[in-house]
Amino acid sequence: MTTAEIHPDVEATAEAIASMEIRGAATIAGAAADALHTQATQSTATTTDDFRQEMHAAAKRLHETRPTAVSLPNCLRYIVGRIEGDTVDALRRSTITAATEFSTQLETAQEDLGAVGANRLRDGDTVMTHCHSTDALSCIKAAHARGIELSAIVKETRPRKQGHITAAELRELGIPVTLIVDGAAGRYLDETDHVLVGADSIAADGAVINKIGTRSLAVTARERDTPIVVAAQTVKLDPATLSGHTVEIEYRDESEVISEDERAEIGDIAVRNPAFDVTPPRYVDAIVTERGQFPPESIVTLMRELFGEQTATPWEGE
Ligand code: RI2
Repeated sequence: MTTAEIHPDVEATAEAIASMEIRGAATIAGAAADALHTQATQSTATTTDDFRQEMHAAAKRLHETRPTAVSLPNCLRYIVGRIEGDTVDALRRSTITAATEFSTQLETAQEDLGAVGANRLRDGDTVMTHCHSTDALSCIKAAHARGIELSAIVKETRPRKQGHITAAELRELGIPVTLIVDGAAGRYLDETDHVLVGADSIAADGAVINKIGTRSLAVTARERDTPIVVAAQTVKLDPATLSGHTVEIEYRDESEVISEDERAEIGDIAVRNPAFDVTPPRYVDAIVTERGQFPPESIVTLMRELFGEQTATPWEGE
């Protein structure tokens, strides 16, 4: 491998994240950690400068794939920030240790968060979901493992229909599932005890950035007094928002919304496809993390404790 060469497996991971073959904020972070682990293990760099440059190039490539889920830069920052030593071997070892630590924490956090979220669920409850969130499902799985009987109303989640993944996973557990189109959520909130969603990023004011459609679901749920719970590991907390930065919302290809033929038939129209929206904290009842449950307004305290104002991107500028 020559200077700053990105390992083919890292490139493949980056492509899979960009195309959403690998998706979901936690899963993306886990894949990025594995990719940096591979880059470090396979590196043939002979100088410490070359090794660092390779790691930075790999991190940069992974970072540029999707802009919204903060778990990705949080993962890269965690690992790249722990690369230390005076020899290539020492640098390699520290990278591998950091990547392994990060992956272990990710798994443990999801399990711990599930145990907290499950405490909110009671026998006979119906949960409404949006999109597919492994953090949200962890709460349902933990409750299910305790013998709590639940049923689920699963929103399809246009345009990519990720609700189907949620429906399949819940079915696998034996939980009765009713699939609905997104527009039917209001109608079925009357039969819902909890709205349970994940998050891609959480801002310092407690605003939740999640799959498009979350905001309208939360607003309608609030109007019906149905609690809305966000399941999000602390790796979803965005430290950049502490210093006034806003979360970039990803816009995806228009072809996810309408085919070229359909569009040609309609005529000259604009199509917009934002992948995420922002739910203000006033519509969220609780954010469930591996550190416990927080009202959205107090999440800033946890964010400061865990991240400080840390927003460095050491992989940039090379
Ligand atoms: P977990 C997903 O985004 C959804 O918005 C989901 O709620 C969120 O990531 C969190 O997922 P996308 O990658 O980390 O499907 O809880 O666009 O799995």
